[in-house]
This record gives sequence, structure tokens and C-alpha cells, in this order.
Amino acid sequence: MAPGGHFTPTDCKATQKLAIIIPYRDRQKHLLNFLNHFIPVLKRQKLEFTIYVIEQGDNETFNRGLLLNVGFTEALKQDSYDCFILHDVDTYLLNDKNIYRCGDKPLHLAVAVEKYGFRLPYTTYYGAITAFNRKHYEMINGFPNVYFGWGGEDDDQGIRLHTKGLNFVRRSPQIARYASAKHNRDPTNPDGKDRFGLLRSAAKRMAYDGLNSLIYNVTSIELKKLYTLITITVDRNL
Ligand code: UDH
Repeated sequence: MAPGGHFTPTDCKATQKLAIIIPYRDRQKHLLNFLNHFIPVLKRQKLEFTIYVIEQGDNETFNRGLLLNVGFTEALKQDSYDCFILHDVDTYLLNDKNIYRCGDKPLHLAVAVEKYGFRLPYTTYYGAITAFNRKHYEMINGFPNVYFGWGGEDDDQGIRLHTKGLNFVRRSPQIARYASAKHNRDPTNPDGKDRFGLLRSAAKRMAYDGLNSLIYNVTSIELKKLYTLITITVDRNL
């Protein structure tokens, strides 16, 4: 691995350049598990990739959607990635045939996840792990930035895709199968109080809430041995 968590296979030319983006705060054990688990898998899949951990370093309520938008934006400042894998830190792939690459359509990868009994918790579920090319992510203005706290930002993005006629695809549950790390609720990520109200305006908000309205401060960018750590702060009142 090159510093910053970059890997290029030496015995072939990878067809896509991947940015793996992890929204993060205070989950060190899960992050170590993630690196330990995924790096060998991604190498076996002969992928060219860089792992970005986007840490919310303030005391504000956690905002997963905003952190993923930051990851997309900051990764593109470093390289011209073909594919963005937006990935929770506590969900670990169980089948090597689940190749991490983008196809013609956005992809929902977390299909059969242990914590939901290896089935979708509801039919339109679109959480935890998704894959996008740049064009599609920009077409829907990324994730909403306004969901502070747990829940809603993934469903909101599902509505964005549907509104743009860009329906996502899924792999079979045998292939897209994941183990879950058990954890308690994070103290700074309570259920988002406004999430159901916000969902009602998802289609309309897509035009002005997302990549084009993203405001954050970068505190530091560190090239760690196995990942690039980008620490940011957000001001909810802006
Ligand atoms: N995350 C952090 N730190 C936090 C909160 C979230 O790193 O404090 C990241 C991490 O990548 C995590 C992801 O955001 O994998 C999603 O958060 P989560 O793991 O809390 O979400 P999950 O869907 O929540 O696993 C399970 C609790 C379900 C509660 C249902 C309430 N109605």
C-alpha cells in the first residue's frame, strides 16, 4: 500500500480507479476491523483503490450524508476516480465474488446484511453501502446535507434516484452478503428528529441540498499507512 491507503495491482491493469469513502466518528475498533478485512479482499479482486476515512471532528450531531459528500468532493481533488464506494465502517463483505466496481447504474451493495437477518429490512432499503460513478452522483446532487442524526439520508437519496429515472440495481443476496459488527447507539447520533418531514421534500430539495450546497472546514488531511484521514467540522447553523 502506498501512503494514504492507495493500492495498484502490479500484475494487471485495473479497469477502474476506486475511491472507498467511509463516514466516521469514534469507531476505532470497527475501522481496524474494516481495514484488516477489506484490504486483502480488494487486493484479491485486483482493484486499484484508495481508502478515505471522513471524520466528523466537531461536537455536532453526526451527519452521514454530509460526510459522504465531503469524501466525494475531497477524493476528486486528489485523483480522477471512476467509481465511488460509499461504505459504512461496521459492515464486512462475506463473498469475494462481490466485486467492488461500478456498472451502468448506481448499485446498492448492502443487500443481505447480518443485522437484518440477511434480508432487506424493507423493499426500498438503500442504506449502508452504495456504488456510484461520478456522473450519476453529480446528477442527483449527491446526498442531502440536512439530515443530522440517525436515518433518512439514504432513503432521501433513493428518492433522488427515482426522481431522475436513475433506478439503482442490486446484486443477488448470495453475492452481496455482509457481516455486521455489533454496536450500541452512538451518543452523538440519536434518531434524526426531522427525518420524516425532510423525506417529504426530498425530490424538491435535490436541486439545492447536496454537493452544490456543501459547507465544511477541513481540519487536517493525514496520509496514514492504510487510509487517508480527512477530519472536518461542520456548522449546523450556516
Ligand atoms: N458512524 C460513525 N460514528 C458514529 C455514527 C455513525 O462512524 O458515531 C458511521 C459508521 O460508518 C457507521 C455509519 O456511520 O457504520 C452508520 O451509522 P450506524 O452504524 O449507527 O447505522 P446503523 O444503521 O444503525 O448500523 C443501527 C442502529 C439502528 C437504530 C434504529 C433506530 N430507529
